[in-house]
Amino acid sequence: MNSQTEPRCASAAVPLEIAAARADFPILRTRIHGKPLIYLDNAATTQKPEAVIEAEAEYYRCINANIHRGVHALSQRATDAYEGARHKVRRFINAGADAEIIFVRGTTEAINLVAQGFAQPRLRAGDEIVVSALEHHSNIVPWQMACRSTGAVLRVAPVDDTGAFDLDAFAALLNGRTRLVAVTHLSNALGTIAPVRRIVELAHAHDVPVLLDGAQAVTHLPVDVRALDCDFYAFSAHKLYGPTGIGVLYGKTRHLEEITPCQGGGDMIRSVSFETTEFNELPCRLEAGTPHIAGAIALGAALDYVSAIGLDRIAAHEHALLRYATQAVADIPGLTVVGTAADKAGILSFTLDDIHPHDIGTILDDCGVAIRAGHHCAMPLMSRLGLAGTARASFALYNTIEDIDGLVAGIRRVRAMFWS
Ligand code: 7TS
Repeated sequence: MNSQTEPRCASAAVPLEIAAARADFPILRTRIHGKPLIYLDNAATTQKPEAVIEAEAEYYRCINANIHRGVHALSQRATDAYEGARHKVRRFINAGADAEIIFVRGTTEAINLVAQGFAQPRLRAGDEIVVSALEHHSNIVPWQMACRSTGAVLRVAPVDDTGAFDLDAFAALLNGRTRLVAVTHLSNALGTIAPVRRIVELAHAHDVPVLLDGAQAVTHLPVDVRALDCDFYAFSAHKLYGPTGIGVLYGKTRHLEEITPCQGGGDMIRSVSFETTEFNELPCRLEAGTPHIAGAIALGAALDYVSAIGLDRIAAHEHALLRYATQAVADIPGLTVVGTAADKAGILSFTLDDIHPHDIGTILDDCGVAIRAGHHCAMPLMSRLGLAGTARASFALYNTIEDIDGLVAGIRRVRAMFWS
């Protein structure tokens, strides 16, 4: 495993070779209810290419040892591979240093770490945290918990009826009591891309740090944390063709140094006595206990895989799919696309007359089409839009026009079953 290998970057102008890419994902050969799988639930989790599955297996087969603590060769190899993965993450999101990459279980854990270790110790009664109406519960509840224990207040930047982020209303919420802004880069329920560069500028004008929830964005858009100038960026490997149980908190060094560790234990200490403990340096300081070594290495393999194809090429492909799908569903009677912001990516949410989204999902499943149905862990957003839930198709690099045609045929079948 060579952490120094530069990924082959491909240009967006060269279309993605879908057939070749699909062959990399063994699960796409699965049949569901006797039909070929059409997997359109990528916002929940993406499928994994052979290279990722193999990287994780190879770790256990050939390198398995604990890291940062063994003098023996195998432990050194495991440490090199784990730290090599950290370096790949740094390059992937263009962070300033490897130590700014903290391995966590996923987006949810990353946000909780910032809420408990960074925000909570600083919050006083009457302070404010700003989120947006687009947020996943993972970027609401941790802030609510921090507010509840400190007397701080959660403020919510609204969206318009298309699901677009209201930048003016957001700017009006910032004031001398604002302590932190936490917004999604890309909405998992609607696909809206938030104007994060402007959000960061506006917040920084008030000296307010910004956490971006990149769980969805990182798989659909090239992300450059230094260009965005965000203070924290959180994402999960499993939505980026990597394994579950591993994710990343990026933070600017000076902010990460201010985080009070929420977990104590091995690896995060420099010295321990019964009287006191001196904490380790970053990144180990925030990675207590044996981490998901195999997961981090497999995440590195996922980043190599995605980088070799090129995120701009993936983005162009998914954009073409979204455009095709949006047009294809436009003439289905009773179908309403939910989330029509000008800037959106990768996700098509819809309702079909008053048919319950779970019924849509169940009938589509019978056709071999996997989508998600419900509130998408964004209940406040659903309330804002006056809906109990939607049906959601979400795209990945291996989806095809034929997948969309299968989705549309399935939706027509749902209609026919309900209105025959
Ligand atoms: N933030 C966003 C924007 C998400 O889409 C998700 C997961 C999370 C946070 C939480 O990520 P985790 O890996 O820590 O669980 N979103 C979805 C979804 O849309 N369907 O299933 C999970």
